[in-house]
Amino acid sequence: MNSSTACPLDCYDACEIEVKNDKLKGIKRAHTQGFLCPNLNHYEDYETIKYPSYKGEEISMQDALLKLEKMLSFTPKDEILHYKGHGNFALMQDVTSHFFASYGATLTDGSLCDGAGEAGIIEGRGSNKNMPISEIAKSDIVIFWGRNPHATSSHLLPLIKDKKIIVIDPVKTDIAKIADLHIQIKAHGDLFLAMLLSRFLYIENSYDEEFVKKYASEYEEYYELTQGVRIRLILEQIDLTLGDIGNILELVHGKKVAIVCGVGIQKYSDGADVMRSIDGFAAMLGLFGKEGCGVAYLGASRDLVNNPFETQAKKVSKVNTRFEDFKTVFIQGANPLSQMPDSLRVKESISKVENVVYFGLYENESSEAADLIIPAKSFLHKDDIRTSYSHNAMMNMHKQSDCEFGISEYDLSKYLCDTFDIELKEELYYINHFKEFSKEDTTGISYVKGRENIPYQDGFDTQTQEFCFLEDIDSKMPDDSKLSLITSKSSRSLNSQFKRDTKVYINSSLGFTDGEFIRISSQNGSVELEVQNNDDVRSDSILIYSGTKGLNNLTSSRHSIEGKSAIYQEDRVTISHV
Ligand SMILES: Nc1nc2c(c(=O)[nH]1)N[C@H]1C(S)=C(S)[C@@H](COP(=O)(O)OP(=O)(O)OC[C@H]3O[C@@H](n4cnc5c(=O)[nH]c(N)nc54)[C@H](O)[C@@H]3O)O[C@H]1N2
Ligand SMILES: Nc1nc2c(c(=O)[nH]1)N[C@H]1C(S)=C(S)[C@@H](COP(=O)(O)OP(=O)(O)OC[C@H]3O[C@@H](n4cnc5c(=O)[nH]c(N)nc54)[C@H](O)[C@@H]3O)O[C@H]1N2
Ligand code: SF4
Ligand SMILES: [Mo]
Repeated sequence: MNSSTACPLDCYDACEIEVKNDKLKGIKRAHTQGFLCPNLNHYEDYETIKYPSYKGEEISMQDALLKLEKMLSFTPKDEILHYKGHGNFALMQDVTSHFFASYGATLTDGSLCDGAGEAGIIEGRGSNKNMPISEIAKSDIVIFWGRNPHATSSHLLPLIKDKKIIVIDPVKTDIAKIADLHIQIKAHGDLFLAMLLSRFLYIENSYDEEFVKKYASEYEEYYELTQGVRIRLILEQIDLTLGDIGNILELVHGKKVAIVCGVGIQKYSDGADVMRSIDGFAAMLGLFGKEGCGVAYLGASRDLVNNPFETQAKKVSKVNTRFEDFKTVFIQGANPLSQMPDSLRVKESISKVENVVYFGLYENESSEAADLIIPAKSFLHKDDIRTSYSHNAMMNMHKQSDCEFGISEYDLSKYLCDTFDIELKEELYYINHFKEFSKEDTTGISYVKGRENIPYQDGFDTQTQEFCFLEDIDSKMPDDSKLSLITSKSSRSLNSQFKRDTKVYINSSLGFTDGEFIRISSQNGSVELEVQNNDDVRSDSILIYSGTKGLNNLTSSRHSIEGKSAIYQEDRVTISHV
């Protein structure tokens, strides 16, 4: 057996792993640099589901598959929903979609993650081509804008050790604590900050004239739009000063700048515009198409890799799914009862479904709500292959050992395809298909063929090949009577997998005591959580990590204006003693 594989998780780094004496180790090359994160260092400590069960009774895998077959046969095809998350990010995971789509079931679209930001990027640039980690390593200055690398992209840290660092984040994160400049902006103030930065670049004549004339020639119209932002008023509203703007501009002047954005900036209804305003600032600085410069976000991990499982199917949004419209719901690699917005609605909606099937690794809110539980095999016990949304490698994920428990996505799909007379080729056929889209370099690492490390060297992918700046804005800062909800990722969990956080983090000036339980309420619902005072959080916001039980009682299932994305930080909250 080949001892190498890759971490399957939905994470920027997509590390390469070597299994030695049953221990998982990071491979000492390229992006992985020989170390893993707490989630993978403790991967095998987390108990997985071993046996299938039906209505709480343990059954054999054979019986579970028969039950599933029956549920599907007795459900009108348009009342079957396949709801898939990204608990495992590898490419073979989609094989089930091939079965469900071919069978006539409904699939999902929309995004719980990066959709709004991606929409903004595509509007500006015509495509979402990312700045990979290897280029960030070549920059002089890194701006972490709504990204928390110590938790979510720790493999970037060794690469930026000697660089100047700017952090734009309402929370004083670990990277903010060691940055040269931390702009502790009020949550949701980023669009205005980015527009003011662009405006001052213009006023001070320090934009990249050669670049904008060639590739962003509407920059004067954009400058006019930025003039609509009332400087004093907005600076007060986003709690910054002219000095902050000057400090940022001084640091980036004439330098190779990497703007490393995360999903934190775009969990709002206007998330697309926020991202586009940051891209606009990058365009004014002429950061595209040059070595060590650019904007990094969540790239399109499957770009230039053909999906052999793509089949036409009806789709409903995974943000506000009406589960009650379906008789059989098959949940795979997801914990929608915790991670979808508006959990109270989701719970009610799923409770009306006759057959809920959960196909996953761990017990959680969604397995609790399921009639039929089918354990999956973990990445250590199946073959797969993966790409990443922050670098261009394609990595084989060799099976490391056999395991008597669970079933792989391929084997489950094979069973269903055989049963319902749908064609499915051998597993190896598909893995080889994916491999065809990669090319090995001299060091033995495979990369996705045709993916550029420095995209946009000959202009953008818009019709005019020029960058399209924002043309109007409809954003305003919310009033101050309530608190902003900041909900970011914890370093000990991967959303609701592994060690889930349990607390609410608030500024001590709000006057609550460590250990006391408080009620947090929004227009969607409420949750009671234990207080942990933490002055890294602004006094006009609270922080609750993704994966915390009950957190999404607070969030709404409306979509972002563009990008069909969830907007976890749109609704504001109040807190009270219980
Ligand atoms: N350990 C760990 N790693 C993970 C995950 C995990 O759960 N745990 N999840 C994975 C997934 S699914 C994703 S999508 C990525 C996401 O990873 P990141 O892109 O890093 O996203 P978040 O942690 O949601 O938010 C990042 C930062 O945005 C800040 N922020 C919040 N609101 C605002 C705002 O209005 N303006 C600005 N400027 N900043 C703001 C937060 O304070 C936080 O520090 O991480 C992946 N990696
Ligand atoms: N409030 C709030 N809500 C959020 C977020 C936030 O920041 N704040 N983040 C959002 C984001 S960015 C995302 S991406 C979503 C993530 O939401 P989900 O995709 O629901 O992610 P997880 O909570 O990680 O649950 C993944 C599940 O996959 C299962 N799994 C793991 N490996 C395998 C496998 O190999 N096969 C199968 N069949 N199953 C497997 C595990 O049992 C686990 O329960 O959450 C979103 N929800
Ligand atoms: S979760 Fe991310 S950082 Fe951790 S091992 Fe996996 S890919 Fe690497
Ligand atoms: Mo995500």
